Amino acid sequence: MKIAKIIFTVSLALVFVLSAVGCGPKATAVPPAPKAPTTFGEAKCGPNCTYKDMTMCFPQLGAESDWRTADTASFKAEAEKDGFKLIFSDAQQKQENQISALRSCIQQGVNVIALPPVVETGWDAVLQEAKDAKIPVIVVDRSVSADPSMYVSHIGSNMELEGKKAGEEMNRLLPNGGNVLEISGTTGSGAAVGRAKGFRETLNANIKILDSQTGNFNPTEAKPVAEAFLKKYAGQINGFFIHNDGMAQAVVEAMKAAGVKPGDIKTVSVDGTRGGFQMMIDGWVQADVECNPLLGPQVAEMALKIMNGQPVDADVLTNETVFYPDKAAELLPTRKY
Ligand code: GYE
Repeated sequence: MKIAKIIFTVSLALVFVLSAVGCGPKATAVPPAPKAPTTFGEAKCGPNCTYKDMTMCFPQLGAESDWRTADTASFKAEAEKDGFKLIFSDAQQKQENQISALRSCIQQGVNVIALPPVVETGWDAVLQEAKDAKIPVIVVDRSVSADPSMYVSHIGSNMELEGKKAGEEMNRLLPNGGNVLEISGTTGSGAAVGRAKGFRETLNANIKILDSQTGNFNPTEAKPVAEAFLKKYAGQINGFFIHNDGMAQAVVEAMKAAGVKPGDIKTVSVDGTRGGFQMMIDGWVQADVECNPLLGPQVAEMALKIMNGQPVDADVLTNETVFYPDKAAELLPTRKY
């Protein structure tokens, strides 16, 4: 008894001393300061610029998915509606094509650049060129690893949060644990990096990721990956985490061919496209994490503000939900992409 009491008193004193010298448990974490709104030098027409004064450069990264098609359509429709000039190009998922499109836009002296970066790294030089030419850049959709001082703002989804939501759904679908496979998006893209990270951070300890391969956000590339997975891990797969609906459609085709029945392998996808809704109705997908591609209106509004020298937020994240099979049939007719 006495010894226990001594040990208790000594440990209490030790905790006290350690906290006093700063080695004890950390004080409650201070939440990160919200990013301050930024201003960029106004255009010649500022502060009275209208959309008629605006030329926006939009070097789209590709046409790999229904999400991307909807995103492109959103920018084109917005330009048409507001009456601004949109310089559009399709980089076919190649960063070098995006960079040369950017350089051509800089040379033409556009008012603003909306850049959806195919991958996160490798933008510093061209962003510096835009900065030197005093052309504001809004990073849209995916993120860049360049310092935030290199661009005015980012508008898009929180990809890590999407991955976390996918992880929570997988935990719910596999309450007793199991083995899952991941087919990820473009290697090095903000969307794939964020989704993979969030998913891993959230997944229960009893769920094991057996394997993970990229399908480049493209159904044609995802199909052989899914076929190989189903062959190699036959009988061991409890779940699939697929980084977008287009690739999930390829996985469904592969599951059908392998004799898997709807719902046998719990599948979580991302985007919330019509294709995703149909797969939920047909019983193949159990949860679809929303990723909203309709960014045109928000980006146009911000671009005009920048031209007029008004402050804009440094990071604008899209508010998104998760869709489930129970409401899929009811919601499908209302889906815009
Ligand atoms: O999920 C996918 C597309 O970057 C958020 O890219 C976007 C992703 C989207 O190809 O379908």
